[in-house]
Amino acid sequence: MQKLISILFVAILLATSSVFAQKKTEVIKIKTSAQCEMCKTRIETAMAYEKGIVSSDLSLVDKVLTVTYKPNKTTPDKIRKALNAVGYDADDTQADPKAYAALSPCCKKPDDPDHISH
Ligand SMILES: [Cu+2]
Repeated sequence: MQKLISILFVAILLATSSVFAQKKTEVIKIKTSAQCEMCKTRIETAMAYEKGIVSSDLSLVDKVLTVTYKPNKTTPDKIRKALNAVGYDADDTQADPKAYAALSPCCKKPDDPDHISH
C-alpha cells in the first residue's frame, strides 16, 4: 500500500511538472498600422483581454507590437486576428473594415483621406 501511494505521488509530481513546462512563453513581433498613443492604449488593452497573451508592448517608433504569449493557448494567427478585430492591419492581414471605420481620425492610416494628424 505504501508503495502504491509513493508511485501515485511520483505520478502526480510528473503530471504537475509537465503542466509547468507548458507554461513556457514565446515572443513575436507584429507590424501594425497603429498611429498614435491612443492606438497604443487600444491595442495593448485588447491584447490584455486576449487568451494566452502574457504581455504586449507597441513601439510607436516603428509601429511594431511585441507580444509575449503562451504557445499552448494561442497562435500568432489568432493574435493577428485580434489586432484586425480592433481595427489594425497586422503583418499581411487586413484590419476589420467596421472596426477600422470606427477609429478616431488620428488613428487612421496616413494615406486615408479621413486621417487627421494631432
Ligand atoms: Cu491612434
